[in-house]
Amino acid sequence: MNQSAPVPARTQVAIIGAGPAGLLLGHLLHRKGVDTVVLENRDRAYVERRQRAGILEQGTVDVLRATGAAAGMDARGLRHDGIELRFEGESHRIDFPALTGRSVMVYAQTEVVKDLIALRLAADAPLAFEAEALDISGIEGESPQITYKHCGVEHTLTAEYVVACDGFHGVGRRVMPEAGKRTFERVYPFSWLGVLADVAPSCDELIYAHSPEGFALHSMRSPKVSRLYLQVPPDTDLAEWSDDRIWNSLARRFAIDGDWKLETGPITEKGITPMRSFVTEPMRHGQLFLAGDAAHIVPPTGAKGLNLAAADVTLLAAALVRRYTSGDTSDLDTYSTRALRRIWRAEHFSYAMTSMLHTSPTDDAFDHRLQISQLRHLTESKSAATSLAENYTGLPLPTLTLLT
Ligand code: RFL
Ligand code: PHB
Repeated sequence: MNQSAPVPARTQVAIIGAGPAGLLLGHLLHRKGVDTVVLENRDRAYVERRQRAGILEQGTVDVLRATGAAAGMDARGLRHDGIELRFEGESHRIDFPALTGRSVMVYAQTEVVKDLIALRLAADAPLAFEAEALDISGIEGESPQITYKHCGVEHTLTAEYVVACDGFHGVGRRVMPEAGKRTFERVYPFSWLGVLADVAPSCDELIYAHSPEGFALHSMRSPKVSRLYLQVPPDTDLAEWSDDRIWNSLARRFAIDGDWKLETGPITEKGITPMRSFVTEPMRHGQLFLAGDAAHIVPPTGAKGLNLAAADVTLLAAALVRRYTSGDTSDLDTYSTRALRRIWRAEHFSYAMTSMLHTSPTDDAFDHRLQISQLRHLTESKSAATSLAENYTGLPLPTLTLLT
C-alpha cells in the first residue's frame, strides 16, 4: 500500500514532509483527534530507505513509547549505556547511566520512519507520497492554503495551521517573510564520508575517534550491520575512495595501543554529508510553523538532528492539542521561544563535539593541543564527563500528559 485515505481539500493541521518530524507530528495529533494531512514530495520507498541518523536520545524514546509507536524500537533497537572516545592511541569510556541515569537507543531513522508510516496507513490517516508542496499562501489569515502537485495535477489544501516539516531545502522557510527573520550559520571546512557495511560491529558501543588523519566514527545498525563515517575534505569525489582506501583509513584512525582490530566487510552504500550549523528565528509566522531540519541543522557529531526534530514536534503537538481541546493558544505563542532554547543547546553541543574531534585545514599545533586537552579533561573530570553525557542523552522533554 503506497497511499492512505484520499487527501481531503480541508484539514485542521496540514503537514508538509514525511520525514521523522512530519510523521511524528501527524502521529501525535491523529491520536488526539486532531485532523491532519501529510504531503510528501518523494515516493514511499525513497523515504523509507534514506540513510541518516542512528541514535535516539532518551526523550525521543520516551515519546515513541508513551504514544504507542515503539514496538519496532523495543523489538530491534539496541540500548547503549555509553560511548568510547579515542585519541592518542588511548580509549576512554563515558558511562551515561552512571553519570546521568539516562541512556540512548541505537535505532535507525529509516526504521522510525517505516514504523510511523505503517502506523499512519493502518489508521487510514491521509498521507500522500509524490505530493510536492509548491507554495503556501494566506499564512497571516485564518485559512492558510497549500498549493501542491500530486501525480502531475495541481491541488489546493486549506488548513487552520500549516506545519512545514520539509527539511532544509523545503518551501516552508522560503515563504516566511524576510522582515523579522534572522538566520545564523556556520559551514565547516570538512564533510563526512559515510558507509554502510555488511559486517558485525567491531565494538559494543559507538567510537568517536580523534586522529592525526582526522575524525572517524564507528556506529552500527544491527548486530550484523556496521555504520561508519570518516572526515574528508568538503570537495571530496566518492570515486576516489575505493572500499580498500576507506577501510585502511578507518583502521588507522581507530588504532589504539593494544590489540583492537577493525573488522571489514562488503560496503553496501556510500555517501558524502556536508557539515553545517544553521538556525532560523523565529519558527512561526502567523498560522505557519517550522519544525525539524526546516528550521535548523546541526553537524551530525552530536547525534542531535533527528532528536531535535522529535522534540520540536512534541512541543508543537502538545500546543496544538491544547488549542483544539480548550481554545488556549498560549503554548502556540511560546512554541518558537521554547523550542529555540533546546535547539541552541544542541547547536552548542554539536559545534563543540565537532570542533573537539575534527582536524581543520586551518588548525595549527596550538589548536591540536587544545583539542587533546579537552578530550583528556572529559576523561579525567567527572563534571566534564557528566556534561557530555547530559547533552548526548538529551534534556528531558516537558511533560507528555497532553499527548498520552
Ligand atoms: P527530513 O528528514 O529532511 O524530512 C523532510 C521531508 O520533507 C520532504 N519535502 C517535501 N515534501 C513535500 N513538499 C515539499 N516541497 C517538500 N520539500 C521537502 C522531504 O522529501 C523529506 O521527506 O527532515 P526532518 O523530518 O526534520 O528530520 C530531520 C532528520 O532527518 C535529520 O536531522 C537527521 O537525519 C540528522 N542526523 C542525525 N540526527 C540524530 O538525531 N542522530 C544521528 O545519529 C544523526 N545522524 C544525521 C545523522 C544526518 C545525516 N545526514 C545524511 C545529513 C547522520 C547523517 C549522515
Ligand atoms: C549513526 O549511527 O548514523 C550516527 C551515530 C552517531 C552520530 C552520527 C550518526 O553522532
